[in-house]
Amino acid sequence: MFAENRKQFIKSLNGCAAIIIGGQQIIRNGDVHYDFRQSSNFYYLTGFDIPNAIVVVLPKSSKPFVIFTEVRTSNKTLWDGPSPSPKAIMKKYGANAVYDISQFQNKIKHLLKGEQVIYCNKDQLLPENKTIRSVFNNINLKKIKIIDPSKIFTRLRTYKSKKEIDTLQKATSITSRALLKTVRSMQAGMNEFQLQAIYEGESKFLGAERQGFPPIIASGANACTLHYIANNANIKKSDLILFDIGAEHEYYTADISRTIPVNGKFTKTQAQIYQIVLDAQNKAIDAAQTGNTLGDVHLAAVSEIYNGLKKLKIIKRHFSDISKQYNAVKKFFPHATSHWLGLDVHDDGLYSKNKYETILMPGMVITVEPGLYFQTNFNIDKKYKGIGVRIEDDILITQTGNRNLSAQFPREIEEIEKILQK
Ligand SMILES: [Mn+2]
Repeated sequence: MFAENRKQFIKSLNGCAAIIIGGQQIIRNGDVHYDFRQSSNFYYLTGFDIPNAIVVVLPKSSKPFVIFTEVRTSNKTLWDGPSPSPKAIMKKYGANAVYDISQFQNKIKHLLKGEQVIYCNKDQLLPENKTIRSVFNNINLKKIKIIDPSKIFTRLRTYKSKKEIDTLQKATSITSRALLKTVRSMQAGMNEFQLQAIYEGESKFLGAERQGFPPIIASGANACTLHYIANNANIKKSDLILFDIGAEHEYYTADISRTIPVNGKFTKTQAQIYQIVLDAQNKAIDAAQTGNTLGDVHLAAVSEIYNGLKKLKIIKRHFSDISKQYNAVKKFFPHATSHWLGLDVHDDGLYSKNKYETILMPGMVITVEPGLYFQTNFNIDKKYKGIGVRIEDDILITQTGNRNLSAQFPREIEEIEKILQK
C-alpha cells in the first residue's frame, strides 16, 4: 500500500525531489513524552512509525526512497532497546537507502545536487525538536525554491484504496464490538468515565492501538454539548447516552455515534426524536452517491428533520423552501452532516471552495451524522428539553451507490432495545 502511495506521490512531483519531515516526540513533563503518533502524511507515504525521521524522495534517481532516522548508540539501547538496523528498515519499508539522521547534512548536498525546486513540509519542524532542527538549519537551501507538498497529500488522500478501506472496516468493527460490550455493561449509577474505561479497554483488547479522537460519552443533557469530552457525570436510569467514538487501527480511525437508553428502553418522547434523526440519516445515506454533492447529503437530512420537527410542532411555521427549512432547523441541528474520514477523523481531502458543492466520487469515505439537540434553555415543550441524539456512520462511496462500513452496530430502535436485553 505504501509503495503504491509513493508511486502516486512521485507522479505528482513533476520530477522534483521532496524532503518530508516526520512527526517528532514532544516532552509532556519531566522526561516523559506524549504518546507518539506518526504524522498522517508521513505515515501515508512510508508506513514508517519511528519518530524524528526524514524521508527524501528522488524521482530521477535509481534509489528514489531514502530514510534518515536515529540509529541508536549502545548507551541509548540500554534504556530504549535496539533500533532496527538500516538493513531491516530497508527491507520492511522498501527504502533504497537508510542513514543515521546525523548524516543528513552531508548526504543531502549530494542527493539534491542540481535541484532547483523541491517539495518540503518545513512547517513540520517543531522548535523543540533539536535533532531535526539542527540538521535543517545547517543545510544550505538558499538557492532552491521550496514548495509545500500538502496539496498533493490532500488530493491523494481523498480517494481510498482497497487496503485503506479494509483497514477502516477493521477499525469500525473494533469500535462496534467494544461499544456493544460497553452498553451491555451499562447501569444507572455508573459514571461516564467508567463506560469510557470499558470501551477503551475493550477496543485495545480487540487490536486498536489508540483512539482516533477523545471519546464523547455524554449522558442526558450533556449530549447537547457537541464536543463534550469531560465524561465525568453519573448516569441516570432515564438518560439517553450519546457515544461518539472511533477506535484507531493501523492509523485509520472509525467515527461512529450511537444514542442508547440506559435502562434498555426508549421512552415515547425519546423514541420520537430518535426516529426523526434515524429517518434523516437514512435519507442522507441514500443521497451519498457518486455524482451527488455533500450539499445533497446535508439537505436530505435537513429536509427530513424539518418534517419531523414540524410534525411534533417543535417547529410551528411552514416553509416549503429548503433554504428556509435549513434556517428553521439550524437551532436544533447546528452542525454539518459529513466530513472526510481516514487517517484523521476529520480527514484531509479535497473540498470545493464551498464545501457543500464537493462532488462525491467512488473511493471517498464520508461520515453521515445528523443530530438533534434540545438544550435545556430552549423555548420548547419541556418534555423535549435535555434530549440530544446523534447517529453517525462511515460511508464508502462506490460506483453504484455506497457501502456502510459501520453497519455492524444496529441503529433501529427495536434492534437497539434487543441487544440491551439482559
Ligand atoms: Mn464525525
